[in-house]
Amino acid sequence: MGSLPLDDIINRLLEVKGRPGKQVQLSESEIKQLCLQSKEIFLQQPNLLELDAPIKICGDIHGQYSDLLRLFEYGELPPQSNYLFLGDYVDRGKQSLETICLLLAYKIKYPENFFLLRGNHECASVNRIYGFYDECKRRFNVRVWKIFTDCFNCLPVAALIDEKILCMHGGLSPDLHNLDQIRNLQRPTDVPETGLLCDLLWSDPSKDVKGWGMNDRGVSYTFGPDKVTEFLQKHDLDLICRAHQLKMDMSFLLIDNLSRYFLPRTIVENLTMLVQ
Ligand SMILES: [Mn+2]
Repeated sequence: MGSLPLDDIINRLLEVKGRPGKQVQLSESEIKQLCLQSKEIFLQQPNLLELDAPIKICGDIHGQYSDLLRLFEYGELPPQSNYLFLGDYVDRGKQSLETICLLLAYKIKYPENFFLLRGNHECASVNRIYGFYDECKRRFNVRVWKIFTDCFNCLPVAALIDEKILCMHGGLSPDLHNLDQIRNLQRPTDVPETGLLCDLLWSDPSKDVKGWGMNDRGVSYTFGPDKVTEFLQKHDLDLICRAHQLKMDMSFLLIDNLSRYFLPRTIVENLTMLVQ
């Protein structure tokens, strides 16, 4: 992969394990290469990834780099375990840069074992406001933030595991009738304010809603258990796996396994979900 010292970058990023808050300052050209090379891989792979279990599925990291390192300790470093991350790598936490750089470095090093989906924070209009832009500007410059934006615009948006478990950051969409619609979403793209791509990244399930409801976020919809059941049956799926909402006191691993709420058709074995 060109002249990128990938192992060296990964080693430097892993070196601060056990030292929360310790920064790893990569060079601007290293970051640029991480973004360019990972972007190429994202675009070569489908927008609806087709993956096999066992795979560890991880929710929002949100710049909490020491939590990401702890997660790899629990779950083993790639490629000992295969990983699928469900988005929202940046914003809120203090170390979005280390977080996203390590994830992109692993994507480049193990493209067939390590997968990253897009979250609603992998979007310029969102991470301009919630911390990532400021971190890029403080530690580098606005140019670096724009390089990440170009990379984020190429991230895939959903994954299908063993043809039975559909994973995305947000949830279902009233516009989603056929999984080919996800496969056919064009990239690179910004996240629009309405429509299928927006909903996949923004919607939320609600136990109290029947059909589609308003979303308090002011974006997208909420969907009820009836919509989940209908969708799973229609597409012969077992489970929808998503992130996007803080659950209980799981401080960094946010996995909302809808089966807990919405009666799965079968329990899927051989899938390791990391929960704290
Ligand atoms: Mn989110």
